[in-house]
Amino acid sequence: MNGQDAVAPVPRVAVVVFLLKGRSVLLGLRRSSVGNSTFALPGGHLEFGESFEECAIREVKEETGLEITKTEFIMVTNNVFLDEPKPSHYVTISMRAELADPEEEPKNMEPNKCDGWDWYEWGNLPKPLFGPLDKLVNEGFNPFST
Ligand code: IPR
Ligand code: MG
Repeated sequence: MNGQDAVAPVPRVAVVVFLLKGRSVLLGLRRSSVGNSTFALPGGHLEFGESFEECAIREVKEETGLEITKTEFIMVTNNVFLDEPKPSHYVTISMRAELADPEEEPKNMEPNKCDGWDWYEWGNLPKPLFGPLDKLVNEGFNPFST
């Protein structure tokens, strides 16, 4: 192994969550070296030994303070970000979930990573959306009907 191999970037696994409330989803404005200033789903890196569901529950709790229920797998996508300040590659697991308590509101638990969370109607999403989410929307994906 040479020095280059030691620092070679590798694909990582991420889990994102379509948290559904009525006809809305929860989005936050990212503060990150990937997708900065774009509206994205809660979620993040899969930790060693975690199930997709465990990761979804943990990430939503860490980022928004919300408890989720009915967490289920939707799909997997391959997301390559070569032109970002920090080039990266994620195999992204999309999950769908609902609020355990429908009255509970999100809190911005990681203000260094997000400007704040809010609910957005699926037919009236904010711009700009995070690239992978924007692609899904343009392809006609609908988290309410999959
Ligand atoms: P963390 O783990 O910091 O929540 O990661 P993230 O929100 O930057 O998500 C990483 C995967 C994205 C870029 C698809
Ligand atoms: Mg995150």
